[in-house]
Amino acid sequence: MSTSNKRAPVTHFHPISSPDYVPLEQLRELQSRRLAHMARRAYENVPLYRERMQAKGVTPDDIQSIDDISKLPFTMKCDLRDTYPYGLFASPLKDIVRLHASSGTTGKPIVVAYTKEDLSVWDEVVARALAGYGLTKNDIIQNSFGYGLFTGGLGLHGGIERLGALAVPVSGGNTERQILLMKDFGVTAISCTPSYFVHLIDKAQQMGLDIREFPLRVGIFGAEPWTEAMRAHMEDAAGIRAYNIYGLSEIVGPGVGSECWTQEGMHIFEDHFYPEIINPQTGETLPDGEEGELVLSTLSKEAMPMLRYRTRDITTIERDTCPCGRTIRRIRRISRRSDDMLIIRGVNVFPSQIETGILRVEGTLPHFQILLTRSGGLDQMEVRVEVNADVLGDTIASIEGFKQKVAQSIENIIGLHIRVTPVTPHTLKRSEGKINRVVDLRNEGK
Ligand code: DLL
Repeated sequence: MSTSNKRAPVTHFHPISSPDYVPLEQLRELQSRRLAHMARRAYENVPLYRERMQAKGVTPDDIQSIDDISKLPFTMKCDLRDTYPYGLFASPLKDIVRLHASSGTTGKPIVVAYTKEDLSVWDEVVARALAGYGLTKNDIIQNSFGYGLFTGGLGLHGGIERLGALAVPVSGGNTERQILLMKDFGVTAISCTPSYFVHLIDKAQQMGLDIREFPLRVGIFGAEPWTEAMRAHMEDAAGIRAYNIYGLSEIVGPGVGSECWTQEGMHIFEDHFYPEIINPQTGETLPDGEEGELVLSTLSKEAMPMLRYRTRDITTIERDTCPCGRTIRRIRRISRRSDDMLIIRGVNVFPSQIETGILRVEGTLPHFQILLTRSGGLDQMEVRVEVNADVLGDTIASIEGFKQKVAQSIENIIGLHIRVTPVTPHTLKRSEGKINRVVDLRNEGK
């Protein structure tokens, strides 16, 4: 099969479920009904929600339509920590059939819960996501997201089975074996973090294999920010179409939103998860089309309702309808979180901007690390990036020229000149799950 055929977008497929295509008035009516029910469930079963609503002078009777959502209080990550482990559950433990947890960077994990019905909704939304990439029951899907407390593995797994496709539940790690299985099983789609997929591509090359010659045609990537430049790299290097899937444990896990064949923004499955954009400083709701913090409310979750959860993810809700025909709205690619911003000499920098700057220069590889140090009271930032052995040449002048090219490309985006150190391929640490590209040594030695 030629690479170009493998990558052709599948624009004609049978939606497995109609909620993606319902007329907007019908969707609003469903959202209104579900929100009223959710607010009552939260108020009657979760002390934190009851107290917050009472403090705002709101009762469940005030929530009649989806527009009333702005009357409800926000929920934040610290609320999950403060009520650890079971304080936000709205169902008795006997009705809860699964827990997941996310460790985060600090302190206690957050715990999330699902009833049987919640798991069924989760399977459904992930299956709708997969159908949106043109996948069907004829596909063989290798799921390389980690299985366990992380929602990625089991979340994708349920959706693959609901679609009726064949699940290969390899989980993360053991990269050489992953490549052999992919080849031997005739895998047609893979799900994992984008950083792990570039590692897989490299490893296959080291093994003398070319993934472009495999039947693999679709990649399902999420759990961490990635860029259009990364998409181009993965699509070219593996001969696939790469799709973005979004989600967070607090709401359900993967499958809150997902791209379609247009690859232009992620449709939010808003019959179950209602999106709003707010100004993160003031909390004011912003109209569609404006950028701000994504706030999500669950509309059907039984075990652990989330009312207006502040995700910290920065995006925009698109105003136009999508050529794919889905009526549910789309959010733009999430390129940053309000809490992964680095402040370097007063300038705000996001790792995704560095990724874009690096990958614009020919010969760079999508493996990089951001090293932060402090010298003489000033923040210093160095970017270490792997490069193709042949691009550097062997003269000092050519290495210097290359460094300057990358530094300039980054400066064009962030407005700051930083040090770039090219390193040989396979030098930087790889990640099997979510990658952390920032090494912050600014407070070392203090
Ligand atoms: O990462 C769930 C997931 C698993 C999503 C597999 C997609 C695929 P958490 O560990 O709770 O859940 O992390 C959620 O990861 O708030 C975003 O900041 C980030 N994130 C998730 N998907 C994307 C994406 C899972 N497609 C946090 N693009 C979220 C950018 C993403 N960031």
